[in-house]
Amino acid sequence: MSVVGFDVGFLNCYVAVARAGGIETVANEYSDRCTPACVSFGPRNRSIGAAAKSQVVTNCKNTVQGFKRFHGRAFSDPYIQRLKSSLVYDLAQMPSGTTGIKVMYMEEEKVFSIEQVTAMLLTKMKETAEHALKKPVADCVVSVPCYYTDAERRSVVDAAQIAGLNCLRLMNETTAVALAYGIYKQDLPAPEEKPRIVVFVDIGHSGYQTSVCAFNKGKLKVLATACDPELGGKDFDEMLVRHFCEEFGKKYKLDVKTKPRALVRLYQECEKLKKLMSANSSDLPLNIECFMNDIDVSGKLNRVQFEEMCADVLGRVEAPLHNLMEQAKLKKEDIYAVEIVGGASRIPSVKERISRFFGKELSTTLNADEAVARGCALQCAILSPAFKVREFSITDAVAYPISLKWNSAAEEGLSDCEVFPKNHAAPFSKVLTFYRREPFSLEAYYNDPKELPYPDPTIGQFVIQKVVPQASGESSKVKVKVRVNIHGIFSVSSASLVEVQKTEEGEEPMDTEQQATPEKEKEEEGNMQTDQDETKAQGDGQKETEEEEKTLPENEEMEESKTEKKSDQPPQAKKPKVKTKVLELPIENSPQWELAVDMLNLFVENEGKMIMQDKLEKERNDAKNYVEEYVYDMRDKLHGRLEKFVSEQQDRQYYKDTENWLYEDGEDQPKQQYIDKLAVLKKLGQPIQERYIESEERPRAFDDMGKQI
Ligand code: ATP
Ligand code: K
Ligand code: MG
Repeated sequence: MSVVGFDVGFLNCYVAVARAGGIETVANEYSDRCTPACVSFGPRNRSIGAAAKSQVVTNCKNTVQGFKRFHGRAFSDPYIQRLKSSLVYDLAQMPSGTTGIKVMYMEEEKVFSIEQVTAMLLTKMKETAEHALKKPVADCVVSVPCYYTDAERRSVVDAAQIAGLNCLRLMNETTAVALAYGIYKQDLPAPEEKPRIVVFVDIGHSGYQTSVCAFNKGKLKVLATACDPELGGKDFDEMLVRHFCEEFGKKYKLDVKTKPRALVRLYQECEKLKKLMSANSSDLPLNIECFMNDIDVSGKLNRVQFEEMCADVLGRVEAPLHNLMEQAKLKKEDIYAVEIVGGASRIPSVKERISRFFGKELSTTLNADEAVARGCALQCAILSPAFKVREFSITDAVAYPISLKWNSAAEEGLSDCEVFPKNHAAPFSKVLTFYRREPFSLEAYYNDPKELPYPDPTIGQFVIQKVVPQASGESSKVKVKVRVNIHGIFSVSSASLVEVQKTEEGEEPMDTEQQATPEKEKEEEGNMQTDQDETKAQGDGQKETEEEEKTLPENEEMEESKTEKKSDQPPQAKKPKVKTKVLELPIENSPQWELAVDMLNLFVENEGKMIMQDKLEKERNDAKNYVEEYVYDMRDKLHGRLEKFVSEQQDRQYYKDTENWLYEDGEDQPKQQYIDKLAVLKKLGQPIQERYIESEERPRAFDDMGKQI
């Protein structure tokens, strides 16, 4: 059992682990706790994280960053098409219609799905965690923006699986931050008291997320979320880049947009400038040597100018906050604190606007970069039976209202019903009752397309199979359980047919429904009921959900079935003389943009192969480095203290030849070649070294002998 949290950022990723001492953000092989969300493809291997980022300029067409926004999106999505033209690397359509990236890898053109690319990043983060924990890692919690849709979430779950991870929960980034905030607070109001209301703001590189949460001792509930998925640090970079492109165009007659490499460098320098600007209000320089056509460029900017050129971007900071407060029906006085995290929350004018909106100082008690990863690790610890952690229950909120539609049995067209309104508690299950004679299909969709970040509101198609009429010919009662699961993903989780069997008058009624599922179910015509008030931890570490049951009232067939329904209604009604049997029904699930199982398996296999390839390449490189080291070491020594012990001139020549070989044919050889080469070198070197040692020891041996005599 491993307890690990992964913050997969658009730009920056963090890994937090739980150890005996508590939660800890761990460093990668460069002793850096931040791992860039970057993958670079080469002729022999992949580089991931910091090693990839160092190739952004030199291998720009095959170095991929900013891919977090490709999850769960059709290649034909106008958003993707718009982005495509602004990217240095290439995108391509996957056979399923989703988005892939096209690169040269192992000297071949390859298209990788977005799930594969994120899996590569997760592979790296997994290694970082394994290195820190000194054991294999599988169980983990992975962060996603709270505005992610089902398709995006499923895509990330698949990515985790490809990387060999067992994702116990996809956690909304703002909720992870809320957990990191709440779990250590000793002074939260008692459960029966008025909750403490805290707003969380996370402004990263790509997105702006806010949530408002209610805290009581031992629990947190997300009341509402509001976001701008297109407002983050990158938008400020964009403004700076635009500004300097224009300036350099005028000043040096350069068309920067035509040179990807120059553009990438300009982005890097603008990001640096933006960060400096947070701490300085004076003029700051931007210099790039040999920028384009061997021209050095330079410019300068101060904070006032920066804020002026970013006025439009800054103008979008308040809208999500308004939206948030409106949804939660809260006044500014109700807010106990506003906690901000995320790199771009350091921009002074962003902070100012948020602070002005709430009329209070902002709190920065959490680590702005690491809070998401830490929250994920905490959640993983809570879910892990192997780890003791303070009881803390987390109720998240549904981001977009979810509806179901179906062809009504009476053939009078489509019926629909909102099953999860916006901000409904999650995870959560509900049971819907239908009266049917034959298999039927349900379509789940987001019923408020305006709110969605992309054009297609479809969640998926779910076919309830093997439905048959009652023996009497009447419609069967079919109970369908719909669920927003622990990852925030909607599904039709089970369906069952209630078979009514008439018994002899006077015979004792058999025990009623033999449920295949353990959940307690209540039933009240046309009413929604909540069984449990909060999520309860269960033995296996998974959280079971609250549950509601609903009978759909508007269906004609249901109306006519009411009498029959009453007949099996315990316990207030007159004791019915029927017994019922519950049959589990198979469900055919077709969620939108779902990765087919055989594809997923193939990707798992391929990731394994690529990990192996990277490992082999590393070993090959190491073997080459050993030859290089040995040759250089001997070269120096052969001209120094070993010089007079070289008996054969050809030995010396062999070292010289090897040195040249390393730059020519030896530049790129299989690992065994280097191993063999090193063996030969050592064999030649051995007698020389031995003669040297012998000559060093000889006088000493005489000395010793002298003493003995
Ligand atoms: P997302 O949350 O959108 O997935 P992320 O988690 O990768 O993205 P963060 O690491 O939170 O993003 O923030 C990165 C952004 O913050 C970058 O745009 C970076 O330039 C910006 N940033 C970091 N430090 C500062 C600073 N001191 N001043 C201004 N901006 C900063
Ligand atoms: K981050
Ligand atoms: Mg982030």
